[in-house]
Amino acid sequence: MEPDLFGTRRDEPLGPGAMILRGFAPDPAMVEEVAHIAGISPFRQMQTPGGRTIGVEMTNCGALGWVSDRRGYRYEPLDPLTGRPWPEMPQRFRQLAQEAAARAGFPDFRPDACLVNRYVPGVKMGLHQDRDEADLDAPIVSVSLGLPATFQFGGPRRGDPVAKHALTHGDLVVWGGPARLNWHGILTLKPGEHPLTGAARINLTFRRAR
Ligand code: MD3
Ligand code: FE
Repeated sequence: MEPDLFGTRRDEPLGPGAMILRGFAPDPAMVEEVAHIAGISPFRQMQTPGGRTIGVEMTNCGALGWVSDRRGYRYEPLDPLTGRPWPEMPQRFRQLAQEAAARAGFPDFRPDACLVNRYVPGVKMGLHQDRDEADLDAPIVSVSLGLPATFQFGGPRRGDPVAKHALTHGDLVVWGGPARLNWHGILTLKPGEHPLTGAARINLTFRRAR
């Protein structure tokens, strides 16, 4: 990671097991890596088991990728669209996720999956839990790029109160321990243009899937 020339990196605890690392990954190379990944495994809209189309466009990198279709939610080693392995997880991604996890109190995080989400204005992600991973002791690290969004962060039960936090370009969040199964979502993306991503928000989530 390059030095923090503008003094914009800040740690912001969200509660037990959760921490926002503001301005941790603003490097334009992050967005270039995403373009490279999407050149191999393109962004696509997936189907839910119930037959609905997910609004967020998705792809993956790493040994495993998260997929959803009529058969369910799961991690797969091959991209169903190309029949080939997902693109490799870039070394700078792996390094960044590991460094962020360690900073938040989770040393030795070794992600084997990275889900890449793409939001355009009008798209949201409803409240859900992430529970398709075999190892729930490992944290999840998320990286926000491009347009800002409002993140909703609840508790371990569906009806727990929800706090809202703005996530902007370069912000990381680490979730683990007591926060690992907390409900969360993204409010409808507002219109806008970002110099690096255009009219879109990209979110990377690094996971230990097996
Ligand atoms: C809190 N993505 O891909 S990242 C997802 O911005 C997902 O695209 C959102 O939720 C996005 O599953 C939010 C923040 C996040 C990710 C995983 C979590 C928050 C979490 C797991 C447990 C608790
Ligand atoms: Fe999630």
